[in-house]
Amino acid sequence: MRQAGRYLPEYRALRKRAGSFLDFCYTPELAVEATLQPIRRFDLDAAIVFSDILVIPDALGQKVWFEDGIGPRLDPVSAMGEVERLEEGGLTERLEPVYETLAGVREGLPDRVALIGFAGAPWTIATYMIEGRTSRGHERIRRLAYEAPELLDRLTGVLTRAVTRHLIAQIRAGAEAVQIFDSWAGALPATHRERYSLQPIAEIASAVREACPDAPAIAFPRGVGAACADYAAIPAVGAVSIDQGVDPGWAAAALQGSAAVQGNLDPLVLAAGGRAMEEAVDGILSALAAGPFVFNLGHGVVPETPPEHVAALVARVKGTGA
Ligand code: 1CP
Repeated sequence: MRQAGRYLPEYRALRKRAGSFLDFCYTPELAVEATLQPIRRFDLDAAIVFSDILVIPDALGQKVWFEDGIGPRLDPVSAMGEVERLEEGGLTERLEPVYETLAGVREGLPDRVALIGFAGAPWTIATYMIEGRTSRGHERIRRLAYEAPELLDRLTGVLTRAVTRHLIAQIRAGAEAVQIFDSWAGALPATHRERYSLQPIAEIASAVREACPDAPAIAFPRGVGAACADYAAIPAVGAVSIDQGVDPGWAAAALQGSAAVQGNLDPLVLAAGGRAMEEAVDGILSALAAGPFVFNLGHGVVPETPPEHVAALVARVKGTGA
């Protein structure tokens, strides 16, 4: 999950030095520093490269910007002609600063800390490209799936190829595992989950495995409930990251036979801290730690989280705390 960010004062200071958020992502010196900040503070086992899922639409030629206090904005794609104009050629050349960042992070990272690369899943990237911003209801893209499936299929194809190339390039630059964030998988009607989420992720994971057999692919289908078992069953998916809506005891029985499980502390119990957090951590560990398991949050760290709570969490998980 996102572990860099506004809850860290040193991140807020670094953010001020970068111009726009995308400039921040594309300046390796700053992005390396943002990646390493949580690692310096906390005894974490892995770093996730500082970048964003929206570098792909940007590199495909769509206009993308970030507004303070609002979040991402894009000139929405609404017609087939706009999908046809996306520039697939030269994608990894335009994303070269991300690969430079990975190489720089690997150099600055202790050997025992793993480095994770990532991309959005095609469906989640498509929601931003079609809606033009973070959406709650995802009305435009859901309507499009019924009215113009050929447009959404075409866009999904473009994104599947782009994500595959971006993940393989990240592994070649130093990532040891890659996470595919389908943060809005839960917005898909169940009838369309196979076509727009499972199938593209399966295609990406198998191409990544073929090119880089040693780098596991982690799928994060947020908000799909028990359907996360369908993601664990994808042969080339090595781990499934679960959100806090999934019961850890159920996950141990239903998922750990086919994939490692990553998750799933509620980011809000981390913000709350104290006894409630300790109990939540212990519950997750007792349900999942006997099988293949990576302790993680169910979603990213929220900005109001006191950094001391993260330190207390790591100590609790590692058994080095009180
Ligand atoms: O350690 C890290 O923070 C790693 C870098 C990272 C990752 C993995 C960032 C930096 N973004 C992401 C992934 C990402 N970006 C996702 C998938 C994971 C998730 O669901 O959180 C999504 C949906 C985005 C899109 C995005 N980027 C949003 C919108 C979120 C939403 O709910 O719609 C926003 C606000 C951003 C900006 C962003 N990206 C990253 C950070 C640290 C931030 C916050 C910027 C800031 O406050 O300065």
